[in-house]
Amino acid sequence: ARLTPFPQGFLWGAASAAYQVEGAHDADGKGPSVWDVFTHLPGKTFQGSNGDVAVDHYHRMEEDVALMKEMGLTAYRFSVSWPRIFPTGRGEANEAGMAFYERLIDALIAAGIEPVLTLYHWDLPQALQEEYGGWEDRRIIADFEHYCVALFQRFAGKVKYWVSLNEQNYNTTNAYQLGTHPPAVQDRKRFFTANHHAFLANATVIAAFRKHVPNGLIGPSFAYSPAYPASSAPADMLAFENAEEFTNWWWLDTYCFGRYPQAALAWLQKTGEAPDIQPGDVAILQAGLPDFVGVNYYYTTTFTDNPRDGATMQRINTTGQKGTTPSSGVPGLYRTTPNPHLPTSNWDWAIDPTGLRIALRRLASRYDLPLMVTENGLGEFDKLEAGDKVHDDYRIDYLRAHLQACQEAMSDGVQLLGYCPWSFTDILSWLNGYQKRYGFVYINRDETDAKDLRRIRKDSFFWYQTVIASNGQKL
Ligand code: GCO
Repeated sequence: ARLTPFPQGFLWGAASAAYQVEGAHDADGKGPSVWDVFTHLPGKTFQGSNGDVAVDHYHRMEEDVALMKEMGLTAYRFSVSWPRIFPTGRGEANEAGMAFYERLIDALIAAGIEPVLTLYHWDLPQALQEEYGGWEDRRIIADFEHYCVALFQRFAGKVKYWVSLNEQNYNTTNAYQLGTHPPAVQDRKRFFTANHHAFLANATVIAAFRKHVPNGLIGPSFAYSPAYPASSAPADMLAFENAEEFTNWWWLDTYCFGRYPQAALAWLQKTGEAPDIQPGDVAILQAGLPDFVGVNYYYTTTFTDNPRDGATMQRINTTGQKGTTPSSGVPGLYRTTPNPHLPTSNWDWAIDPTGLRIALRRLASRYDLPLMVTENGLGEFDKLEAGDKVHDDYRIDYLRAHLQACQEAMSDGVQLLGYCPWSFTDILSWLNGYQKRYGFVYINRDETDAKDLRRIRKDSFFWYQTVIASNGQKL
């Protein structure tokens, strides 16, 4: 089949998030985030790993940008830490925090790299969690807007691409259903309430963005795991429809259409779990529709029928042992089941490049918006070998196949702005410590010992360099 070549100006990126790379957890006036507190509670993360030092990007930013330039990146997606800017969540901006991001943005621009700025990648100021329960209170909307507008005003002239909320779906599912992210709650009513406020906050800042950054583009990044039916049996097909609506359209329709999907809302109104939608809320949602959708794609999920007394949400696999992830679901709606056609990574994540093509096509058809792959990658145990070599051919295979899927989706008519694989350097995997590595650049550290934090180019670094230099012709 003849594939459309990657267009000129396609954004060849890589991604990161503040808490996972910066370290410097209390430097220059930064306040604590909910993650600074949570990772220090006993038993919450693999071997008690935390982001106090992370990969010390805060102090090694220039070195990291030099590596990005050497690799040839044309875009870099990073997030701003809210409590670096507003240590207690609101009030006067902390100039030292702003100055760090300004230096980063200036360094990227000087290196010919387009900054892609994520406003919220889960590190809520702890002060707001304590004061009123964070996302569970409507006051979060005004505080989030205040924080975002400060960044819009400061960086409007320098940053064109903005991501509003990162993986609201994954983060709130962990935070309010599985209990594995802060505030570690397991309560579906509270889950839908926190999400409702996050939707309102998202739309509110997009409306503000139009005034402050008229030439910019903004959208949320969604953890999109396309649903597959386990079989063509009608009961499985219905479970698949339910799963797509409850695990994907619930967020995406609300972002892109400014309203909740009908069948899911009707169900939740019956169970009493639906959020409290106040008069005016729908108008707020509809006044803040995105310019593009950021797609974080790792795997597809296969669904089957789930009888009323069946499986509920289960803890995710943080052991790194294959075959240990339990099935999860909502009784009466759906439950997950392994897909016998797909291999899995060491974290039990199905490897499915065709799923990315399907993901991009489903979203482009449903929402008629440009898309950006804001994350995609393979977390694995990498091995540092003699002479500072990391032979991560499995990562190259993964990324190559997924880039081909992007190209196929573009040939199918999808407008794709760019591809930002996860991650540039190795990062702190929120719950899995430093053993689960995603980067093009290896960081010499382990769970508890920061060692020398040396940067080492993996084989995938050189592969991606060639891909970018050929504008995707040499995959
Ligand atoms: C992990 C996860 C994360 C996410 C990212 C989501 O291992 O902790 O894969 O790194 O992918 O933060 O936006």
